[in-house]
Amino acid sequence: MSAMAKEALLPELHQILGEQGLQTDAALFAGALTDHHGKYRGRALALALPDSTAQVAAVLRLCHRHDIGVVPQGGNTGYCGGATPDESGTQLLLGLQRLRAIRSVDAANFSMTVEAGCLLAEVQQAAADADRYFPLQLGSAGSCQIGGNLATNAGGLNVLRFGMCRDLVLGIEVVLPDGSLCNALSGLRKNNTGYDLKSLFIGSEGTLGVITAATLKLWPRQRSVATAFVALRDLDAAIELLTLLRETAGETVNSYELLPRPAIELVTQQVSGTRAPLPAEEDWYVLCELASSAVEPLDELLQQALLIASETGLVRDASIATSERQRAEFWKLRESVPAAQRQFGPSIKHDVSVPISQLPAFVREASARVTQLAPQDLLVCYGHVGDGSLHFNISHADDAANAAFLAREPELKRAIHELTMQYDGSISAEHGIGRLKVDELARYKSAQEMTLMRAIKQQLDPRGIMNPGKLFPR
Ligand code: FAD
Ligand code: 2HG
Ligand code: ZN
Repeated sequence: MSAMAKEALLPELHQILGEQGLQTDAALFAGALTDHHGKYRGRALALALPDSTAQVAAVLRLCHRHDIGVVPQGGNTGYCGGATPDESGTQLLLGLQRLRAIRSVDAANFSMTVEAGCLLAEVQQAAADADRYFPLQLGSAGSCQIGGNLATNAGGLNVLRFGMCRDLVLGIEVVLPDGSLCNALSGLRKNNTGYDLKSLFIGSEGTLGVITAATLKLWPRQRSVATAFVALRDLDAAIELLTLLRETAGETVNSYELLPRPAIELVTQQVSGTRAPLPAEEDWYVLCELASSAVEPLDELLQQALLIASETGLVRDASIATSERQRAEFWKLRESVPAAQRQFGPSIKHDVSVPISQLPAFVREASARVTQLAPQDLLVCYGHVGDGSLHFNISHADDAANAAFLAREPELKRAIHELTMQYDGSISAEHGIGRLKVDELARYKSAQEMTLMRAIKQQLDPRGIMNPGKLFPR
C-alpha cells in the first residue's frame, strides 16, 4: 500500500470508529503485534476497535473497497500465529474486545446470545448467573474471547462429554468480507433448512469473515462433581480405565486428562502454588472428573470404579478431591503445564490426535523417535486423552543451545506428523492452522479437500482480504 493510500484510508477509518476506536501509534498496541509465544511479530496499518456489528461492517466495506488485508484478533491466546498481522505493515488489525455485550440469556431455551469480544470466563459466568452451564473450558478462559474460541473451533477440557465449539453453537452472526451481514443467529435446535453455514465459519480462523455474535447452547448447572487424580499402571491402563469409567459412570464423565510424571515435575518446579497430589512413583497419571446436573453421590460412583480398577491392577494409587479447594489444586496442576513449559525454555509442540484405541501404541512409537532424534530434550506428552488428543511437546532448557534446538523443529515435526498420519490421525487436533501449519496442511490434507476449501474461500472472499496468509499459502 502506498503512503498516499494510507493517508486516505486512516481518516475514513477514523470517521467510522471515532477517537476511541482507532489506534495508529504502534507503540500503544505493541502487544497485539506479537503472538502469545513471541514466535511471530508483525506490523499493522492501525488497530481498529469497533464497538458494534455495524462498525465492523463499515470497516470491512472500506477495506474491501481498497483491498486492505484484515486480521481479526480476539484475546490473542491462539497457538498458531493466526491473529498476528504479517510484516508488511499494510494490514489492518481488527480487535473485537469492545463487542462485549451478553445480548440475551434464554434460560428456558437453554441458550444465550453473546458478542464475540466477551471473554470465555464472562460467558461462563453469565450462564452460571442464570443457573445454567456453558461447558467450554480452556486454561486461557480469563483472556481468550468467545469469538476467538469459535474462530478456532476450540476444544479444551470437556470435549469428551460436550464436544468442540461446533457442538456448542446454535447460531452465528458474521460480517462477510464485503461488509455484508450474515445473520444466522438462532435459538433453534432443529432447523433443517439447507447447508449448516454456522459450521463453516466456526474453525475458519478469520479467513471467511468476522464473527460478531453467537447463540450458544447451555446446559443445566452442574450440581454434583467428583474429581480424582489417579496413578496408573502404564499408558494402556489410561485407555482401559477410561472405558471402565464410561461404562460405569456413563454420561457423567466430563474430563479425562493425561499427565506424565515429567509434566507434573515441571509444573511443581516452575509454577508456585502447585503440588503433586500423589507421590511421583509412576510414569503416567490422569485427572478425571465426573459431573451431573442432578444431586447424586458421584464421589461414591468414582470411588467404586477406581476400586475395581485397582483390584484389576490398572490403578496404582488415587486421590479423590474432598473439597472445592483440593479440586481447584488438581486442576491448577493440569492447567499450568503450558505456563511451566514456557518458563522452562523453548518447546517444539505437536497438537495431534489419533483414534483413542491407538493412542498408547502411537505414544510409544513417537516417544522412541524423540529419544532417537533428540535424546537430550524433555518429552512432555500430555492432554485430552479422553478425546484422543495429545500435546506431544518437546522442551529444551539449555540456553546456550536454544537456537540449535529450534533449528531442528522441521525435522522433529516431520517425524511426528508422518507417524501421526500413519495412525490415521490429525496434525491439528484443536489449535488450528494459522500461519504455523500452512505447509503442513497443504501436505497432509487431501487434494480434493484443499480444492473445496479454496473454492469456498474464493467464493466468500474473492479479493482475499480476510486474514491473508493464514490457512492457505499466499
Ligand atoms: P486469537 O488468538 O485472538 O485468534 C485466534 C484465531 O481466530 C485467529 O486466526 C484470529 O484471526 C481468529 N479470530 C479471533 N476472533 C475472531 C472473530 N471474532 N472473528 C473471526 N476470526 C476471529 N485451545 C484449545 O483448543 N484447547 C485448550 O485446551 C487450550 N488451552 C489453552 C491454554 C492456555 C494457557 C493458552 C494460552 C491457550 C490455550 N488454547 C487452547 C489456545 C487458545 O486459547 C484458543 O485457541 C482460543 O480459542 C483462542 O481464542 P482468542 O480469543 O485468544 O483468539
Ligand atoms: C492445553 O491443553 C492447551 O493446555 C495448551 O491446549 C497445549 O501448550 C500446549 O501445547
Ligand atoms: Zn489442549
